[in-house]
Amino acid sequence: MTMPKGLKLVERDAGGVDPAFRADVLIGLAQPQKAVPARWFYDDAGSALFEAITRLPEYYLTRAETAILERSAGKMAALIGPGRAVVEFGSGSSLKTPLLLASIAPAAYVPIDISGDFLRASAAALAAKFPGLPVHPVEADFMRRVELPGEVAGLPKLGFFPGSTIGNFVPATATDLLRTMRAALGEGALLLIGVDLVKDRRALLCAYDDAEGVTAAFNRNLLSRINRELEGDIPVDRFAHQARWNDAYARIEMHLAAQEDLAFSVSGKRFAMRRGETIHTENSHKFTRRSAGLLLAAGGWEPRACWYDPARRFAVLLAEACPPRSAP
Ligand code: AVI
Repeated sequence: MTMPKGLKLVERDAGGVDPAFRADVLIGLAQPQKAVPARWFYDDAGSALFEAITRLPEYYLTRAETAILERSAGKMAALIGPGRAVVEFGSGSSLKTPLLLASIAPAAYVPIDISGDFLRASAAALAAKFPGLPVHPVEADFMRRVELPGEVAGLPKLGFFPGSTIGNFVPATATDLLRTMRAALGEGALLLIGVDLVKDRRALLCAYDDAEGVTAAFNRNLLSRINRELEGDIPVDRFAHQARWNDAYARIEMHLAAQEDLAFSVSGKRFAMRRGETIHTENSHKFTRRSAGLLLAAGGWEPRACWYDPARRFAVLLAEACPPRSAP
């Protein structure tokens, strides 16, 4: 078995905190519509809560995408071919990855994740499941340009970006991210990407506001993390979880709404909120086949194939890196 060695590219300040977290929170809380980027949900507690979300009856996304990978693995493998280094962006402790790796005969696996403990645990589990497959975990924020390990330099790449995580970015950021992936993966690369589809809004709202309150706990954990890591005193229990459908942008938004007028400090800065005012914590864009294709094309990827689950709630697209633009 090839044991994962690992590469660590995450910046930390003297207190062990990513300086970008502090900057994003202080800038975001000072905006007229307070907002904190969703990527900061995923400390160890947030990652564990997200794993719990993926098992909820209301959260169909993970089951639908898994069904696609199970049903269509043969067709995907035929188009992808063997011998690629699979580079997974934001791997967490994904259960979908073994389905993909088992069907395409890859040459190596490179999971990239910002949550180091989760990354190491899932990389070790995968290495045990696929003896002989070189696994090279990279602890990094995939939003920034990631240097891939030298061991996979000469191999053709398959980017794997499941879960509709692309939907968590506004179109301009999603386009930048797709271009960053395109640059990291190089000429001849393929990208296998999952997108959640536009559907009945009740089903969407339930998926982001479950009966057990796991999504609410996931949302509020962001405030607990701010208190813990950024010397905050936010009264977490005075905030209510909200999921809203924004029709103009075809997205679910998550907010944390102040239940009373309140004030708090973070890293020595004071903030005040009126009752009902919210902190916007997440966008989760929903797509059609066309809107997903347009986004991919804007990011330098040409869609080549698309698969759906039987209920057509979710889609997985295979796209090919476009050559550098030469004509209109
Ligand atoms: C990770 N991401 C695709 C999830 C989503 O559905 O947007 C995060 C999530 N937020 C609330 N529930 C799940």
